[in-house]
Formats: sequence, C-alpha cells, structure tokens
Amino acid sequence: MDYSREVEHHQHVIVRGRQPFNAEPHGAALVEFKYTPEELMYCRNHGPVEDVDEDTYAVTVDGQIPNVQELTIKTLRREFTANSVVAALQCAGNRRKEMATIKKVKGIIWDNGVIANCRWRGARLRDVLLRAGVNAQQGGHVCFASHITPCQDDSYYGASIPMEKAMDPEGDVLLAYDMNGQPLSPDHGAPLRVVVPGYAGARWVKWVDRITISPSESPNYYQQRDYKILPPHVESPEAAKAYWDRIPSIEALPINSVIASVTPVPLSADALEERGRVLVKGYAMGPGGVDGKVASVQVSVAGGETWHNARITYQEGKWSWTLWECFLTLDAACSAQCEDGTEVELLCRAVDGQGNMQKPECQWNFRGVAYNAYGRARYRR
Ligand SMILES: Nc1nc2c(c(=O)[nH]1)N[C@H]1C(S)=C(S)[C@@H](COP(=O)(O)O)O[C@H]1N2
Ligand SMILES: [Mo]
Repeated sequence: MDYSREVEHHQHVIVRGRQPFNAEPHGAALVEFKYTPEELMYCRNHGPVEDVDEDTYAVTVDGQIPNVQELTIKTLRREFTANSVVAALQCAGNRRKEMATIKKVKGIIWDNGVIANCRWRGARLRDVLLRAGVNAQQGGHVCFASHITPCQDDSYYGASIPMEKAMDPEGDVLLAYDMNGQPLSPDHGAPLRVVVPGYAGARWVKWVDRITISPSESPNYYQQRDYKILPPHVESPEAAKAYWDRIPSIEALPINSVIASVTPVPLSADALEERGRVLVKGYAMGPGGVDGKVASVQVSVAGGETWHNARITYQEGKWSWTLWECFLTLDAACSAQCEDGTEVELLCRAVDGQGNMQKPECQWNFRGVAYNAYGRARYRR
C-alpha cells in the first residue's frame, strides 16, 4: 500500500500511527471550539489517504433498485437540494485508553480526542435513494464502499446502515461534500463522504464511490468483524471468531462525557477567598435525535457523593456535541487521594433526553469500543 501522502502537516494532533495515519488532538484544545477546526480534527484511517480527482470522480448507486445511478460531484451539487447539518463525528474507540486500564484491548490506544463537531453540507442520501427508485418500506440496508485504496483487513473500506435510518426524513444522513464551509479535505474524505448523524464514525465512509442497496449488511470486514461490542469473556481474536456473526454492529454510541481541562481561576488581590477555585470544561455526547440529546451534565469532587450541575455552553440541533463548564472550589473537604493530600479526583456524568445516565463503570470488551464510564480527571492543587 502506498502511504507516501502522509506528510508532516498535522502539527496540532498527537500521532498515534503513521501507516495508516491516525491522530487525535488534546481534549483541552478540542473543547475550546464549537466547530472543530481542521487542524484539530482527528484522523482515523484503515488504509492510505488519497487525493481524489473530483472531476473524474463518480459514485455509483446500485443493488436492489430500479434505476442505477452514476453521480458526479457536479450533479450532486446541482441537482439535489443542499442540506446543512451540524453533527459530531465520534470514533467508537474514543476513550479506549481508559478501557485498556481494566484489561488489555486490541486497537489504537485513543484518549478522549477522537470526536469532532462540524457543519456538514451535502445532498440528502434519502433524496438520492428516492431518485434511484428506492421504496422506503422495502427494508434492508444501504451499503457504502470506498475502493479508492485497499485497507489493512480488506480490499476496500465498507460499512452499512439500516434503510430505515437512511430514509428517515429526520435522520439527516448526507452525502457530504463540504465541511465547516469548505470543500472536504482529502483527510476527511474528499470529494464525498457519508455523514450519519448519531452513528459511530466507522459508518461515515470517506471517499465513498459505491452505494449498494442490499437485503443484508455490508459484507466488509469493518462492518462484520470489527466495531462490535464483544462479550466480556472474549479475550483474543481466536475467541472472537465464534461471536462476530452473532452480535449486532454498533450504530449509535451511548451517552458519554469527559472532563477535558481543569484550570485555576486567576486570583485577584481582593479575592483571596477564591483560592482553590477552578474552571472545569468538557464535552458530552448522546446518541442524538430528538430524545437522544444531552439533557444535563454534572461534576463531582466528592467521589460521586455530591454533584454540581455544569452549565451547558453549546448545543445545536439534534446531533451536535454538547460543551459544558463548571466553576468549583476545591477545598480541603474534597477527596484528596495522594499522600500529601493535594491531588483531587474530579468526575463527570451526562444524562440524555431519555434519562439514560452514564454509569461509574463500563464493562470491558476486547476491541475497547463504546467506553462511556464517568469522565475522570486528576488535578494537582
Ligand atoms: N474509506 C474510509 N472511510 C472511513 C474510514 C476508513 O478507514 N476508510 N474510517 C472510519 C472511521 S473508523 C472513523 S472513526 C471515521 C474517521 O473520520 P475522520 O478521519 O474524518 O476523522 O471515518 C470512517 N470512514
Ligand atoms: Mo472509528
């Protein structure tokens, strides 16, 4: 495979792998922006990143449909109504580092930076499928594929979503060509990527060149043999073999939140009582949709015995992330764990619109996906 494109233009992210290129920003930098700037956007690749020529590029829509389509970017821009959706893209492996502290996992040891909130613009997948003659009631799956490059575990990258999600007028699934007001960059799937608000990043196929309507899910490795929550007794690839076909693919990710930064609030001369005051910032993310939005976030400095409500500073539409902050005073009563009593552990937890609340712990799984225990941070006074 040719990885020659992966040059040193990613200065603000922590590189977790070069071939393929995988990188994430620091959480503290990430939460300073409502919309994630390109420089702070995580990159998750199972193969090389390619510069694709937009002028010769087309996506084929085929499978169980009456009218096979071959659509260029020009056609998509001109003949379909452009729709804008703000949605957070999140890798199912977000926070894998924390799950790896329970027991060894297979996968890149991501911290909490594999999430990005962006404004995506493109044609609605629903409109494209209607033109292809899809009947919303026919059921089945919409399979996405990118044959631009081979991947580590398969000859192409593929994923699928249920027809129901694709055709839901409220589902907001896009074939996106713009991100944050700019044409997509090669890193993030130019000239066209799938945007599946509320679903794990693995389904947001970049450089998508084929969309196939099928009675079954995508046969691709990344749909069938990855991105699934294996039962906790499965501890090796060999043991996993018996399970892949029996467990569901990850679609929406569960309610989650993390503490991204804890900073002392500057003291003014006449405010000595402000000593020990900190500003805690983080993000939260729910499965999205009308009921799946984050409803509230709480922070504890008392090991979860008492909680303070955080202030939500940003939330938009049905699919964005939620930014929050909370001013706290860390007095002697805080749970001080290190020997000299100066280290404090902070916790956070979010609740979604259906009342699902993050739990203190998250059950371990071999691939380290969908980790969503309480957010935890340590602060040294
Ligand atoms: N063609 C292709 N699409 C892909 C991937 C890939 O490796 N190849 N990775 C997926 C995964 S696992 C994630 S989390 C997101 C990452 O998108 P980003 O690199 O734009 O942040 O893209 C998804 N789409
Ligand atoms: Mo991912």
